Amino acid sequence: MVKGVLLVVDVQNDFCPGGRLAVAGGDEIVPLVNKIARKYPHVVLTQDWHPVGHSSFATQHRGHDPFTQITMPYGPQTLWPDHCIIDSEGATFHKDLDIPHAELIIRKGFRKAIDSYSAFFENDHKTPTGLGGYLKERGFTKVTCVGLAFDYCVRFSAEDARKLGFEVDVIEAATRAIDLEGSVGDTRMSFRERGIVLK
Ligand code: VGL
Ligand code: ZN
Repeated sequence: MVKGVLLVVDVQNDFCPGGRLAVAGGDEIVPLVNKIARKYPHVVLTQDWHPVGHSSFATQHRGHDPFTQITMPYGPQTLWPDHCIIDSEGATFHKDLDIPHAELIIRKGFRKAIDSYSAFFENDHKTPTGLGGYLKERGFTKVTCVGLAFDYCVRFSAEDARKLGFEVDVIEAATRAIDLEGSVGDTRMSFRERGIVLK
């Protein structure tokens, strides 16, 4: 028996137009995400949640611009504008996101020295957030992903869910992409290789 959970990734003000790391059309997915969520008895939300001065912020690396890459002790890291600061308006969910029956909100990226795109593992691909254990302990076998951004947090969450043995699909119409240096094409190819179903 398949037991599914909907994972709604980072539908937060800073990823919507007017936000500090705005994803084009990020706000447009909200009505569809709400509609999809009504069909899922079980929903988990993620919330990007960074302390002031987080190491993924370009402002912490003199001479480095946002949207460029550096090497951190745990591997490559794209630098971003300051965003989703703990307890800020930008870190708040979009005001029209309406999923009162969501059962868990998992926050990620709260350790200053390491970023976390994925809802399951931080960017060292080793430090667990606990979500994998939570979903397995509750008997879920399938994870459906929607949210922001398709080619970063949705991508890494979907890939990690698959690595953990869940059946995984991504509803592309309920996502929007940042689209840096071929990241959308890379994401599609990776999903195909890993058996992650794009719907
Ligand atoms: C995200 C970049 C930095 C995302 C979060 O939600 O895709 N992207 N932090
Ligand atoms: Zn972030």
